[in-house]
Amino acid sequence: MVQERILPTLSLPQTHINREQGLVLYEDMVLGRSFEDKCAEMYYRGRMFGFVHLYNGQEAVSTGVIKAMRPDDYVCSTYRDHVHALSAGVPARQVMAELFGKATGCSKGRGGSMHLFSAEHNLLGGFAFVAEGIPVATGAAFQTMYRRQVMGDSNADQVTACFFGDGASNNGQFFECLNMASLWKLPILFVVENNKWAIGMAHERASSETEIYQKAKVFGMVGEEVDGMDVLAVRTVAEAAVARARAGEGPTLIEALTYRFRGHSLADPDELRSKQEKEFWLTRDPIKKLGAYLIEQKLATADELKAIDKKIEALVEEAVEFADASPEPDPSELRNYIFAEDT
Ligand SMILES: Cc1ncc(C[n+]2csc(CCOP(=O)(O)OP(=O)(O)O)c2C)c(N)n1
Ligand SMILES: [Mg+2]
Repeated sequence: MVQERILPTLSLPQTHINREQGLVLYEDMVLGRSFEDKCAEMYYRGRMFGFVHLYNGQEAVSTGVIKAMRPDDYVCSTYRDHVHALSAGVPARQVMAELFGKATGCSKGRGGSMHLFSAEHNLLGGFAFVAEGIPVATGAAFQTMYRRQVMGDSNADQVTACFFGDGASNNGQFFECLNMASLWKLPILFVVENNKWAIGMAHERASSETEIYQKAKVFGMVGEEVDGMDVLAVRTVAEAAVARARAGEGPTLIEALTYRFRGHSLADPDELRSKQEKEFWLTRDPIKKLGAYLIEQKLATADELKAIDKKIEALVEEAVEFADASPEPDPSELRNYIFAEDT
């Protein structure tokens, strides 16, 4: 069996960011991490129901890609969707309220953890089925192209980012959608978050070709491999892919090598991954890495970063209070929001 990679085999040009950009990336990753640490606490206190999948460790992927996009671009997620929603601009209080099943949640309490949705933020959804979002995202990219080319809407230049896991990349929908997206040169980024595991199935035991980015080649698509624990590297690759998509040059398959710090879901005792493997990856924490870089490059001081941590902590606390105080969906509205005309 081929040992799965940790670092990319390809190296990228060094990227430069200014202070403002660096702080945006740092704050977004801290928001993702703090929000989810709070989710774990709330879940174990019985405030959330059903499966809750946390993203701890993978933050550089969401932040690096989504912060390289425009707010009117589209984001499509999986069941591991909280942090994608936050990066896409869905307010923390609306995400927390959704997790509490409250009427003020972004899916009006109907979705819960795996079905976050926000038309306002072009968040196309979280999806419970593995790979379910890939055709949805491909459809979103198609509608942008259709509006532009067929309906003559020159403002239709949005790009779609479609996130999914290494396990999902073995699913048929991945291959069908990559084929169509490449054929039609759709404005889309397929972002595989290769965290080495699909629940308890190791990637190298499930994939005949473990280098997922190589699969782009057979569709005539650009494939990129990137260190998913390095937000600057992810951002560099994403910026180039977004520019290509926006220019009508078609899709990119990005494989981000990453790791989840917690179990598959909060119900997973996480007994299959070795202690040694987990400890190794904890040393590659993407937030610590960016924090150290910002200080070393004199783009921020340790105190400024601490102030951001504190501000986010307060914001997450406020989100819990908001969710707590919000009402349950009214039973008289049970049949609302089933059809598009219900808003
Ligand atoms: C179609 C389908 N088959 C099986 C499952 C059960 N399942 C839930 S998550 C998962 C693993 C997916 O792993 P991966 O795509 O690597 O994403 P990750 O959880 O690592 O983010 C499986 C098999 C499912 N939800 N949907
Ligand atoms: Mg995985």
